[in-house]
Formats: sequence, C-alpha cells, structure tokens
Amino acid sequence: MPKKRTYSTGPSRERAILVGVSVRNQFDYWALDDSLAELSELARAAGANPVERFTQTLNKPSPTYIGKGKIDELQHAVKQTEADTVIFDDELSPNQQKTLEDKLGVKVIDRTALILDVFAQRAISREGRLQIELAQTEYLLPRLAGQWSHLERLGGGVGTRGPGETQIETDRRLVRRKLSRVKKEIAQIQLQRNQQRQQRTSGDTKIVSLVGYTNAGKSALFNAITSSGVIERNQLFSTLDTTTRRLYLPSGTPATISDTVGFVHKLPPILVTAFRATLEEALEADLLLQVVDVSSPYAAEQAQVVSDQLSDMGIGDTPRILVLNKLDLIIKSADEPISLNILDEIDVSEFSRVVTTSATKGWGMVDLRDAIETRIAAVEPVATGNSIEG
Ligand SMILES: Nc1nc2c(ncn2[C@@H]2O[C@H](COP(=O)(O)OP(=O)(O)OP(=O)(O)O)[C@@H](O)[C@H]2O)c(=O)[nH]1
Ligand SMILES: [Mg+2]
Repeated sequence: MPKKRTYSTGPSRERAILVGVSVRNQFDYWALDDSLAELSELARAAGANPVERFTQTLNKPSPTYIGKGKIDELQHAVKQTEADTVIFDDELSPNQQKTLEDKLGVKVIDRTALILDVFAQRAISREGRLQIELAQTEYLLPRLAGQWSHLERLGGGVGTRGPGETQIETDRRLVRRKLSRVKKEIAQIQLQRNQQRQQRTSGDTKIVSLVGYTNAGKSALFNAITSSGVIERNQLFSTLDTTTRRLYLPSGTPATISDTVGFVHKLPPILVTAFRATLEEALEADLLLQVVDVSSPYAAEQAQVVSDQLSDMGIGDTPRILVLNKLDLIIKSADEPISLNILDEIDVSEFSRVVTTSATKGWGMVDLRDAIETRIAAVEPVATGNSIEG
C-alpha cells in the first residue's frame, strides 16, 4: 500500500532514524549519547531531519551490525515514523549495509557516507570538489557489487545474473578510469599550489595555522585577527578550503595565517587522506593555534580528538597555542574571573601557552598576537651570520 503523506510548504527533508552501538570493553572517550548528538547535527547539516534515536550495547558487532531484536524494533520504528533513512554512527561494511537495507526496506547509510555528503554540499574550490569526488568514488567502489546483487535479488531469477555481473565489471572499469582522471587533476592543482606557497613563504616568512574541531570558531578568529571576510556559520564544516592571509605582527616579523577545515571524531579514513591536501598549511606550519569552543559540553573530548589527529598526521610536536574561544558564552565581561574545567581535563603541557578569547567580542586578540609573536620569535633559528644566499 502506498504511504500516505502530508507535505509542508518548506522543502521536504528526509526523515532519519539514528543508530549508535557501543561495544563492550572497547574504550571510547566519547559517550554514546554525545556521539549520537553529534551525528544528529551532521544529519541536519546534510539536510535530514532526525526523528528518533536507537542505541545498543553489544559484545561485538554482528554480521548485521546490530542484534536481531534491535532490527525488529527498528523495522517497527521505520513504519511508525515513516522514516526514509536509517543512519548508523559507525562505518558499516558493504555487506552489513546491504543486509540492513533488505531487512529495513529503506536506505541505510553510515557516518562516513553522511560526512561525505555534507562535504560534497559544502566544497567550493575545484580542488575541494575533486577531493570529495575522489573520496566518494573510493567509498563507492567496494559497494558496487553489493548494489547489483541487491537488484538481482529484488528482480529475482532468470536472466538477471549474467548481465548483472557484466555490468559490475563495466561499472568498475568506469569508476577506476574516473579515479585516475581525478587523481591526475588533483596532482596538477597541488603542484600549482606548492609553487604559490613557495613564492608566498620564500625567505623567512613564518606559517601560522588555525586548527580545531568543527564549529570551534576558527574562521571567526581568522577574521578577527586578519580583518577579512571568511564565512563563519553556526554549522558543521562551513570551511572546507584553506584560506591564507598575511599576518601583521607588532614586531614586523613576516608571517602568514591559515584557516583550515575542521576536525570531527570518527573522521572517515578515506577523508583523512583526501583532506591532508587542504591541511597542507597545517602540516608545514611553524605554529599551530588549536581553537577550542569552551562553551561546548564536549570541549575536552573535542580537544582530545584534534590532538590525536594532529599526532596521527605527524605534527603532534609542532609548537601549539591553546586558544579557548567563545569565552563570552561563559562570562559576561572580559575581566570577570573565570575557572575553566577544561584545564583540568586536558593535558595542558602539550601547549606552549593558553590564551582565552572571544572572536565575536574581540576579547583576547592582543594576548593572542602577543603569544604568536613570542612563540614565533622562539622558533626563529639562532642567527649564525653565515648566509647561504648569494
Ligand atoms: N558567542 C560566540 N560565538 C562565536 C565565537 N567564535 C565563533 N562563534 C560562532 O560560532 C559559529 C562557528 O564559528 P566558525 O568560525 O564558523 O567556526 P569554524 O571553527 O570555522 O567551523 P568550521 O569551518 O565549520 O570547521 C559561528 O556562528 C560563529 O559566529 C565567540 O567567540 N563567541
Ligand atoms: Mg570555518
């Protein structure tokens, strides 16, 4: 029987049920509820409307990812809420995804597909778009076979198998060809960018890079400190391309500052690779400003994610200043005394200095400049008088 629906006048948003699993004895410093709250934000950012949440604790994920009883409950909920999609908080194998779609009768996606979707909607530059295309294609490749056997089973029986298999081969060939074309184009753009960066940073220009969790206020700080107009929005991943500007410091030390893409926990591995490119400025930075939204109840967890991912990228030892931003959401005036729990919850010794700011109120900008200046002067190599330049 066709579903009866009522439509609102606004654009219709997909209705999504969210599912999270915590595996017993597997350490994760994110509580399941917090992770689902974030998944919910991501779903909204992708244009879906989360209507219900399901959680389960398991000894280990099953071939269907969740237990049989949970699947029955989900089936029921899908009907009740007229959901269009079920979104899982972890990456599903192509098989798990297919089995779950068969059982639930609606589209099933995972956190990775969701993040890819948000990125695809936000990427602006040619390179950004290509990077996403690359990641999406890589994500799709192992799932192609699944899609075809899926159709065979739905269509059933005679005549579908042969053409289906041929089709998979053709699809794979096409997809591989596309992958190599996209990779080539990205390589070319990167070459150009490297040349540009070399020109920009020739001599002793210092590179400062803002890094931090998505929505922490990196773009707002970037704008405040350089007086430029990068889009800052209360949404996840508003920045997907690196923007670099000259930074004027009191001493006149030449420096550039870059705004970068935000981090998120459980960042899909295929995106970590794809996004190294947009984080190149951070890879080469002399100084990182790690921005934290102190008003977030998850501030400490978010700071930890960023620290871990910086280490994974091999830049855990780059000098770092901790910038505790959005202070105005905690206190009313800049000179009110503050006690910040986060300072007990994270390892402050990783940072060379801690600065508190409010990008929107302009608080702490003098301190921040001063901290940058001091730190940059400290990384300056000792002058030996031996110039190699002719
Ligand atoms: N109240 C307050 N809001 C802030 C502050 N800094 C940033 N915001 C707001 O927080 C939201 C996110 O800020 P962005 O600068 O876009 O954050 P971002 O870190 O660049 O985020 P992505 O680019 O999505 O990774 C925006 O609505 C900003 O206006 C601050 O110090 N105080
Ligand atoms: Mg931004």
